[in-house]
Amino acid sequence: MYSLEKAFQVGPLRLLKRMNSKNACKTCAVGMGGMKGGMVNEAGHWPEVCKKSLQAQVADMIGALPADYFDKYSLAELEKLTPKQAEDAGRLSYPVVLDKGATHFKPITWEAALNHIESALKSTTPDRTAFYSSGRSSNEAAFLLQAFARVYGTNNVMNCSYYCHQASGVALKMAFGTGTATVELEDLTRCDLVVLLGANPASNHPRLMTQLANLRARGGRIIVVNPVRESPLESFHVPSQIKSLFFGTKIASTYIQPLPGGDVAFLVGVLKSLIEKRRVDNEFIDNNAEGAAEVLNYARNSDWSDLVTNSGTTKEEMEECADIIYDSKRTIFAWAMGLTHHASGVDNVLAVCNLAIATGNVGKPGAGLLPIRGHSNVQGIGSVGVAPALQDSVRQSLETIYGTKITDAPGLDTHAMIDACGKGDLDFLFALGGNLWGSNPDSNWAKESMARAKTIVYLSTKLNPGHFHGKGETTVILPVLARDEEPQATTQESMFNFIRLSEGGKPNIQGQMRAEAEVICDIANRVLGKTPFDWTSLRDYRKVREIISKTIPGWQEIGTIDDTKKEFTITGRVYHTPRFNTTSGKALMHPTPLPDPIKGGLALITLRSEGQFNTVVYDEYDFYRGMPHRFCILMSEKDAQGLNLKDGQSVAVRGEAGRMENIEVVIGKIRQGAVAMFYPECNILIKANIDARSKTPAFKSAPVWIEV
Ligand SMILES: Nc1nc2c(c(=O)[nH]1)N[C@H]1C(S)=C(S)[C@@H](COP(=O)(O)OP(=O)(O)OC[C@H]3O[C@@H](n4cnc5c(=O)[nH]c(N)nc54)[C@H](O)[C@@H]3O)O[C@H]1N2
Ligand SMILES: Nc1nc2c(c(=O)[nH]1)N[C@H]1C(S)=C(S)[C@@H](COP(=O)(O)OP(=O)(O)OC[C@H]3O[C@@H](n4cnc5c(=O)[nH]c(N)nc54)[C@H](O)[C@@H]3O)O[C@H]1N2
Ligand SMILES: [Mo]
Repeated sequence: MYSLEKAFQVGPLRLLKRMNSKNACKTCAVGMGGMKGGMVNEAGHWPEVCKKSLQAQVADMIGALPADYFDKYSLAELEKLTPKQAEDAGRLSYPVVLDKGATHFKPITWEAALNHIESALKSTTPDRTAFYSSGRSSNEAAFLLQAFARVYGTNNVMNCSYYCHQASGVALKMAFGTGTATVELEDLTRCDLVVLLGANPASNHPRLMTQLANLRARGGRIIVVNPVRESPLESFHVPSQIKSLFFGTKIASTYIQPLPGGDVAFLVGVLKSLIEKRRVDNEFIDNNAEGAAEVLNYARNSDWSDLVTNSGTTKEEMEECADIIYDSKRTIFAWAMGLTHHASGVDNVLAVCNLAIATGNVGKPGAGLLPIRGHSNVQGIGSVGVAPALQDSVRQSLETIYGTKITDAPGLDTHAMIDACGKGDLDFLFALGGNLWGSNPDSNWAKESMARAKTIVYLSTKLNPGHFHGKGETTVILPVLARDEEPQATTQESMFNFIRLSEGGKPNIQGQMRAEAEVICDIANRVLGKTPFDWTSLRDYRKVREIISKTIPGWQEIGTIDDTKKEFTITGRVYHTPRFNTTSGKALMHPTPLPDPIKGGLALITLRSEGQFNTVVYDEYDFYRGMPHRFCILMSEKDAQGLNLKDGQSVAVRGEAGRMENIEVVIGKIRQGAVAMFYPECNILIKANIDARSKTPAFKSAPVWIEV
């Protein structure tokens, strides 16, 4: 609905032109658009239609925030805005500041805003500052941000992946020495089985659905592992295929509904079944893997009854999946937040890697590991160094280029950074996009913690509640251009390790918005001066790309992309032969102990509705799950009966961190023991239960209790 209404508001022709422009899609990381135009995928297929990119596009094209907006609404009123009201308020087109103790934000000039930032950075020490990036910005802006932060003197540099796919990066690095997908888009056309765990691509990666539908059309199979029976994963209407559009295409051939957090046990069970039937690929393991004995012994010695209880699935289901994987010649294992958002997130992904290795399904065409990434450029932002730790080679190159030593103090992860704010250890926080407050567990804790920072600076395209709840003593919001409005070309990296070029364009609205990279250059120039390095020279993105090509492994081709216009796959990432990036060149298997189940209550899964992009809400209802608004709890018939609840009844939900009243019970297709609510609103309920290795909170297995 949102898309249609707004499409008419901005004008269908204008919108179509934008959709076809040569810019990488702004929504998820499947990676559409770029130099072949907005509706073409990496393999050159057209048309790839997606309601989500339409939504993101129209959202940037609606009018500017009125000039008197912040006079009209006090901070107290702004704090009451829902995510949708904040989003619908309009594009940010002028810088604003909330001074210490003020009741209203007020417009300021860019000069005054930059002066403020300069003096904030000069009046503190680098260890008391932190730099966060969401995943929408360009590689160029992200590279500049981390380079500036390091030269200024801090490794407190992080991106939203700590709340997203960090567990995938950590586990894939442990197993294969590289933190990203081992497959490219073409591989999805070569596989005969996809095991899709903890992901809802129908809403979040719609263009992946075409690949899944095509797989079924050529006789392949799909195992879906998800506590929720997501109806479009049973049957989906592919918009670009006429027959499918009207009659639907079957997606899952097998649907398994484990308990939230039950995936390790389920995957160990599948491995155990393969071992018992002598179906492990011993030849592959002997030649290409290390650590197998311990992992296989662990599965062999696990009790079926423990695996059944811990996973919430049956022995027959685990055996059936083992049989299907054994029958397949080329399997791709794909997953998203259903695996990473747990205190056992890294183990979840390691268990997937173990299964892929044990069945020889990695290191050959058409088979491998595919973390389904979030934001359109979240992978690129990590690749170009927006993470606390830098590879040694990158550090050395940066030291040479910028003529300075880079600190080796360990940087903070995202959660640790909010914690540091709360302890009074941070004075300055810089956010390149995103909604840092809204992304955090325990919203009240996040708000109180952030309030202790002296200065918080946001570079944003639109307003969101994070600007009002995630405020420091002083808060500055700077309006920026979206990638298809930038005067210069920028680049993005897809989840298939493919670099796209976005040619930019004209601003959708009139205003004082600036390019993100330009703002960062200006700040660096003011704080660090022109010697030994002239930061203003990097206002020319070609120069930034030249530096990236010399510093970031596998990115050489970006140095000539302005002339060649050739988009490319980063070298050394995709594995079509079983030689990995580990010291021995072999894949490494790691034992995955069964996680402790949650103590008491129902297991809350917090998820995205069909009509939202992360903390940005476009439509209040969820069409697919039958949830009429944001304040619903999805529950199984059995749990509702056990608690004496009826569909439509209003209840209170209590979590470890907070309580929400007036929540409507929706009885639906979720397994017993699990309930689901929408993020970010329900973050008020969740205490941060962090995975020790990925530092990611358990957003998908938080205990809650229903109170009538
Ligand atoms: N339209 C749209 N697109 C998006 C986004 C968006 O908000 N809107 N967000 C982007 C971002 S940043 C990301 S990270 C991705 C998110 O993409 P997803 O990971 O698909 O999003 P979630 O809604 O978090 O849902 C994860 C799925 O995991 C299942 N699940 C929950 N717990 C478990 C579990 O313990 N085990 C298993 N096996 N499954 C479980 C849930 O039922 C749900 O179907 O999408 C990206 N694309
Ligand atoms: N309970 C719970 N919490 C979660 C999750 C969950 O599933 N459950 N998911 C987690 C995940 S996977 C993620 S990735 C995080 C999301 O974390 P973030 O990336 O921090 O949040 P977003 O909601 O994507 O940020 C949206 C805002 O980004 C700004 N923006 C949009 N486009 C641009 C641009 O081009 N440039 C700039 N500078 N700004 C832009 C707009 O102001 C918009 O309001 O949340 C995490 N938190
Ligand atoms: Mo994400």
